[in-house]
Amino acid sequence: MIETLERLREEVTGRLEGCASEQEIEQVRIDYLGRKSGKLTALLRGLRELPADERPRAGQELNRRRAELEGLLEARLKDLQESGKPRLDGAPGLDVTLPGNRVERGRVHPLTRVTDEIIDIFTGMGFEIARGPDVEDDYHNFEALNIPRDHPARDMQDTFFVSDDHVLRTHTSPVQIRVMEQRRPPLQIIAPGAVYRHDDDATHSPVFHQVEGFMVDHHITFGDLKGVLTHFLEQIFQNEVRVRFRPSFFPFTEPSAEVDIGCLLCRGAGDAGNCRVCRGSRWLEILGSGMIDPNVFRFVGYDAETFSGFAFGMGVERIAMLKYGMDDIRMFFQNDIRFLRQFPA
Ligand code: 2NM
Repeated sequence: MIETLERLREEVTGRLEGCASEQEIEQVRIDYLGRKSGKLTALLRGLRELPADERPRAGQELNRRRAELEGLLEARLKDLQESGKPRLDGAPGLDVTLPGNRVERGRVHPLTRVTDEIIDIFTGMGFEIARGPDVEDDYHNFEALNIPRDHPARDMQDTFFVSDDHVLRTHTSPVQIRVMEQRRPPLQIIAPGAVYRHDDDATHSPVFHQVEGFMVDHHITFGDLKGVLTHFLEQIFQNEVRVRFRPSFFPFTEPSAEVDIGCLLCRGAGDAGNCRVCRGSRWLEILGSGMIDPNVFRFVGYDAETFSGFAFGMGVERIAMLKYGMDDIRMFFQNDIRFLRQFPA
């Protein structure tokens, strides 16, 4: 019975909260305390059926509950009469025609947006998403990527050290190493996520985001690399882009190529050296890529004679800045609502 009574009290509390007029409160009273069909009244009437020795205690409890409900009704009524809540009974209250408080609608952050677009394009080509820890050990961040302890590439990366043997990952390539350690080809993986470098100016942030990826199977060639990355660039920059593969060097790929697109602003004209975006070079560097070095395969236990693959990496901020015509990376991280509001909901 106590349970039933508790439930009644909760029902009444709930209904009273929703009441906007005295009539509605009166209706609640009728439903629970009304002489004919009130729910609590019915329980009181049921007292007669109880054994005589239980009747006094139950009667006491029910009367206590009735008083409690009466109290709730009374309090709510008083509340309504005193509050400025709009009253549907026509009595003077607040001006309900006053404008309400505007509810701000959030936006998807431009970096999330661009990351999602990149992910959609690669998953559309059959790539899976992999993730890994932000704090990496030296082995996965450098060693297994063919960057030995005294390699100049370690100076190129201004690394944040967490301990002698652990760093904030300087790229998401260690995720690829972890995937290859655990699985066998065929593999098509992208690894999106935050990376960290000791660098801070208009075009460098100590925390930024990368999407790296790779494909490994029998007979993967540089032609596959070109096809996949060209398709990606045509999708992400919508309008037709010119794509250029230029020889480069990375310790974990051989051969390596940097991938440029024709400048989005001057459309490759260079504007006599004055283009604000490409500074006259006509091309914009977008991606690093290459055929995975046999040494990397050795570290993860793949036979480099059996398998081949390509890999690539890009900075999400750089792509977003080019897409949205921005010249300062710090805008992404200041959370200035006026900046964020420029991107459609
Ligand atoms: C780049 C450029 C070229 C890359 C290589 C690998 C791995 F683990 F498969 F060897 N992942 N990502 C890679 C290759 C990244 O970023 C500029």
